[in-house]
Amino acid sequence: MSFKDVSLSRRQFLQLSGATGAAALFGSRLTYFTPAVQASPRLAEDGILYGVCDVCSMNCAYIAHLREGRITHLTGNPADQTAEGKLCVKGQAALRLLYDPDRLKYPMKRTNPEKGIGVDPGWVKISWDEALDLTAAKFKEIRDAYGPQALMVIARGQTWQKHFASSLGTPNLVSHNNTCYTSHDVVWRAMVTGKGKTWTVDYEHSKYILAFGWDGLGKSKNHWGRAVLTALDNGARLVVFDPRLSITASKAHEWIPIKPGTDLAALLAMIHVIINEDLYDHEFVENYTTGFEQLKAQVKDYTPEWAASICEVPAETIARIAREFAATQPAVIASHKRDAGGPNYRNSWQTAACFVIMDTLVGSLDRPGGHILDRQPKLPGLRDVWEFPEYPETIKGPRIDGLEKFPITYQLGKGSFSTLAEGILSQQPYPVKAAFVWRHNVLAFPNPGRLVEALKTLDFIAVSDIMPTEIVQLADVVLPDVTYFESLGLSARQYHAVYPQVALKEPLPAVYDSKGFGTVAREILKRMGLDEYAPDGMDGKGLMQAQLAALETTLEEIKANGGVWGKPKPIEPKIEFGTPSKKIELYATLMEEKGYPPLPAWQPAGAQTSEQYPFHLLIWRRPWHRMTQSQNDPILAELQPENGALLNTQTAQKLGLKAGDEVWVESVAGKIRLKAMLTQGLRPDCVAVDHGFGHWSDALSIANGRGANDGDLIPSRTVEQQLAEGDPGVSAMMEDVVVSVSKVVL
Ligand SMILES: Nc1nc2c(c(=O)[nH]1)N[C@H]1C(S)=C(S)[C@@H](COP(=O)(O)OP(=O)(O)OC[C@H]3O[C@@H](n4cnc5c(=O)[nH]c(N)nc54)[C@H](O)[C@@H]3O)O[C@H]1N2
Ligand SMILES: Nc1nc2c(c(=O)[nH]1)N[C@H]1C(S)=C(S)[C@@H](COP(=O)(O)OP(=O)(O)OC[C@H]3O[C@@H](n4cnc5c(=O)[nH]c(N)nc54)[C@H](O)[C@@H]3O)O[C@H]1N2
Ligand code: SF4
Ligand SMILES: [Mo]
Repeated sequence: MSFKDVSLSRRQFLQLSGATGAAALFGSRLTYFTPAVQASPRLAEDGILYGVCDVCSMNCAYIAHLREGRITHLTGNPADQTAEGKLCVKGQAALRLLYDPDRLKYPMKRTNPEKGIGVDPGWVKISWDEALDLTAAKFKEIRDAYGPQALMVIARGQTWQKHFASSLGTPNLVSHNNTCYTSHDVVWRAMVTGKGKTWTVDYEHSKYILAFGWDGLGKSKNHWGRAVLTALDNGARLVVFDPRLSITASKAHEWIPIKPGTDLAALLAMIHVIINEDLYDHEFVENYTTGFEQLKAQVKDYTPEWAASICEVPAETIARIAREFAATQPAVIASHKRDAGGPNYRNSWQTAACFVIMDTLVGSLDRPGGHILDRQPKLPGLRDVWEFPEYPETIKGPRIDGLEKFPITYQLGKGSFSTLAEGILSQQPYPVKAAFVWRHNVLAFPNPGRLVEALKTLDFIAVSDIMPTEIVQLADVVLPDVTYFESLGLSARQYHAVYPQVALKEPLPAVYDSKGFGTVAREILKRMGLDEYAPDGMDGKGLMQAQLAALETTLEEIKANGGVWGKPKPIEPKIEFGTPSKKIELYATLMEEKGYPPLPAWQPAGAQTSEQYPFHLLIWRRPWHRMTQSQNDPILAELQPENGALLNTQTAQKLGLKAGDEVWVESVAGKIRLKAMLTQGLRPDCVAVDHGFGHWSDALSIANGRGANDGDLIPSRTVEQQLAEGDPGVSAMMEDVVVSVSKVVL
C-alpha cells in the first residue's frame, strides 16, 4: 500500500499545517501550531492510541486515530502540558514515515565486503535469529580478541543504550551531544543545576524575550511557538540577535544582525551596563547567588563602546537593550541548544554562561516568566527493578572520542561526534573494531566523508534504524527498529515541565518485521553469554509496570485520565540550586576546580574571514524538516525539493549571481554544490545553509541526490585540537567555519 492510501493528502496536510506559500514562513499564529479541532479530518474511527511524538525532543503527547488497524491521523493530546492539544507541522508530517514504502522491513546482511559512498552492499534478507546470532558472534569474537573497548555503541545515551554499552564493558557510548548542546550543559551544571541544562522556559508569562540565535518559532517548536505568540499578544517585547532574519526574528520588535561569533562581547557589555547602572535585582542576587563582586570586577572594562566594533552593533543599541531587559519584568534570555550559546563557536560556552548571568541578574531563573528547572517525577530505572551485577570496570577507561579528558561533559555522560573519526583512524587510544549504531546517521557528523573512511576500517557494523539511510549503507547487518508509533512506555514531560507529568505511549502493532532496541540488546547480550545483564522479564513492559507502581497509578487510570499522569500545579520557586554552594554560582567553582575560567571573558571566535574565505557559514533548519530524517517525505519534497545557499542580495550581485544559479560553497574541510537563494534578511558576510539534505543512499527513493550537506564544510577534530580550545563542553564548533562562494562553471 502506498503512503497515499493511509496518510493525509497533500491538500489536507497543507490545511493542517497551514504551510502554504509565504504563510509558511511569515504566517499567522496558525502557521505551525494547529488547534486540535482543526486537525481532524472526519473519518469513521475504530479506536485511538495514546502516544508521544518523537520527531523532536519536545515529545508532545498525541492521540492517534485508527481505522482498520492503521493510523489515519494524529491530534495533539489536550491533557499534555507540552502539546496542549496541538502538534506542529513536523509532528503531523511524521505519520508518513510510519508507512514510508522505503522503510527497513526485515533484517538484512551485506554480501559485498567493499564499503563506501555509492557502493552497493548487496543485501540479502535474513531471519532475526541469523541477524542476532551474527552480531553477537562478531561482538564476542572481537571482545575476546581485543577487549571490550574495541566495541563501540554509537547511540543516544538513553536507558537501554547505556545498559547495553555498559554490559558489553565498553566505555564507548558515543552520541551527538557536542554538535547539539554540551556548551550549555556544562555551564548549567557548573552554575545552576549540578546536572545539565533545563529546557523549560515560561515564555508565556515573560514580558521581555531576548534571543541570541534562538529560533524556536522557526523550528515550529510546538509549545514555545504558541507561548511566545501569546506573550506578544500580552504586550511582551521580543528582540532577536541573529545574523540571519530567522522566523523568530521576523516576529520580533527588533532584529539585530550581529556579526557571527561575537554575541559574547554584546552580552559582556550588557552585563556591564546592568551592574554598573545598578539595574540588577538586588534581592535575587543577594539571596540566591555567589560571586557577584568577582563578576562585577570581571566586566568592568567590557563597555558597550568596546563591544560595538566587535559585534558591529551600535553601542547605544547594546546599552538600551540591556536597560530595557533589566527594567521589564519578568525578562528572559530565550535559549535552547544550537543558538549563540550552543556548540557553534570557540566562545559559545562563555556565551552560554552570560545567558545564565543575564537571567540571574534580572531574577528570572526558576521564576514565572523565566527559565524553569524542569519539574519531573522520579521514575525507577533498570537497576531499581532488576538485579544484575555491577558493570565491568572497563567502562571507566579512556574513550575513542577522548571525552574523559573533558571532565564536566564526561560526568554528564555525553559524547563527541567531532572527534570520533580521528580517534578511529589514528587508533588512539586503541583500535576499535566493531560498532553497533542506533539512531544516528553519517550525515550528522562534522566532515561525514571522514567518518565514512573511519567506519570502513572496522571489521563489523550492525545498524538499528528505521529507514535505509547512509549509515545503513555501511552496515554488515541491518536490524530494523520500530518507530515511536510502534513502541510502548512512559514519557516524562521535559521540554515544558512546569509540574511533574508523564504521558503514556501505547504501541501500534509493528507494521514490518522489526524489533525495538531493548529486545535486540538483550538478545545480543544473551547470545554473547552475558545473560546476567539480561535477566528474565527485563523488558520495556516490566520497566513500565514498575514506573506505574512508583507513580501509584495503573495503565487503566492513566487512560481514563486522557493518557497522562500528573496534576497541574503552580511553580513553587526554588530557593536552593544544585551547585556546591546551593546558590547560582556567578563565579563557577566547578569550572575553577576543573581548570576552566570560572567567569566569562572575551575570546574571539575560532575562524575569521579572509580573502580566501570571505563568508561566515551559518546553519539553520526548516520549520518542517527533522534533521536528516524527513527529506524522503513526498509532500515535503514537493514543498521544498532541495536546500540552498542563502545569500544576501547585494553579495549575490557582487558575485554576479542570480537566484537559482549553482554555486560552490567551499571551506577548509570540503566543498558543496547548491543553488543560490537570495534574501535581504541576511548579513552580507554570511552564507546560510539549511541542514538535512545531501543524502547519497539510493535506497531513499525521494531524498537521494537532493541538495547538499552543510556538514561537508565542517572539519572533524582531534582530541588534542579540542583540548587546545579550552572548552569544557568539547563543542564541535559547528559554525566556526568560513567559506568562499563561487559560481559553478559548467
Ligand atoms: N524544524 C526543526 N526543528 C528542530 C530540528 C530540526 O531539524 N527541524 N532539530 C532539533 C534539534 S536536534 C535542535 S538541536 C534544535 C536546534 O534549534 P536551535 O537551537 O534554534 O538552533 P538552529 O536551528 O541551529 O538555529 C540557530 C540559529 O542561530 C543563528 N546563528 C548562527 N550563528 C550565530 C551567531 O553567531 N549569533 C547569533 N546570535 N545567532 C547565530 C542561525 O542563523 C540560526 O538562526 O532544533 C530542534 N528542532
Ligand atoms: N552538518 C550538521 N550536522 C549536524 C547538525 C547540523 O545542523 N548540521 N545538527 C546536529 C544536531 S543538533 C543533532 S541533534 C545531530 C542529530 O544527529 P542524528 O541523531 O544522527 O540525526 P539524523 O541525522 O537525523 O539521523 C537520525 C538517524 O536515526 C534514524 N532513526 C529515526 N528514528 C529512529 C528510530 O526510532 N529508531 C532507530 N533505530 N533509528 C531511527 C534515522 O533514520 C537516521 O538514520 O546532528 C548534528 N549534526
Ligand atoms: S514540537 Fe512538533 S515535532 Fe516536536 S514533538 Fe512536538 S509535535 Fe513533534
Ligand atoms: Mo540537536
